Amino acid sequence: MAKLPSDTGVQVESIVFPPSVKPPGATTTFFLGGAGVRGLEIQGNFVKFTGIGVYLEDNAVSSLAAKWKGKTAEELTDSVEFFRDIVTGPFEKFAQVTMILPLSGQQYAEKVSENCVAIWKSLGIYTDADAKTIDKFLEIFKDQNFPPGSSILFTISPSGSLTISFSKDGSIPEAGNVVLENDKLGEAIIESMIGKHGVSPSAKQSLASRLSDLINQKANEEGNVAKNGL
Ligand code: HCC
Repeated sequence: MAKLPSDTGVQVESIVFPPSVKPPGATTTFFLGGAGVRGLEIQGNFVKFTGIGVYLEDNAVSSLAAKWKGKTAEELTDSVEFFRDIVTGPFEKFAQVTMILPLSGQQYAEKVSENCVAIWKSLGIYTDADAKTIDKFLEIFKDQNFPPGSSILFTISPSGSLTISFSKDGSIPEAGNVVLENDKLGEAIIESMIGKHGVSPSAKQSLASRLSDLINQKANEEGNVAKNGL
């Protein structure tokens, strides 16, 4: 049988995102939905800053299949709604951001905060409570430093807790460093990476391609069960 994307990792520059991981603060392993680079155009050059891997709880596949089976990778890549469904779906998400270039905690957290606030404003849902959450978020990163190869990890539960962890060498720690109970921030962070104006178009492409394979493989298996009782 053909190898499923769930059995293969993704390499982004020198960073290897394995096919599955057990995120801090989670009890099961998640599969690699997709991964890609986050860069910025600086004086006409595309400068690669980080590699972003997005992992999903296993039940994400059946949850997404209901609406998206039969779609091609291209159709999914171009669908704002598909990524919205990943971001808001009733399954846990885990994002690993690994440095290609060094970043200070402040540099990273300010960029992410800016994007999250812009998302909330565009949705018309930015509140004083969110501004306080952002202050907490900035505070958590204030004294951190991220040399190349180190990672920032976000475990996002659909019930609204966000677990933030740090890793010096790209390995995944057992426990998280901080847990924030805010049902909007985790979602906004994932949205900022792979949503409508997501910072990593290549991660979006990778997700669309791997998930379309998984979803359509899943749809076929269920068809076989119905047909053959397999
Ligand atoms: C975001 C925004 C940025 C990143 C992310 C999610 C990111 C940051 C890169 O993962 C970066 C690059 C240059 C800087 C500061 C940050 O990966 O000066 O919503």
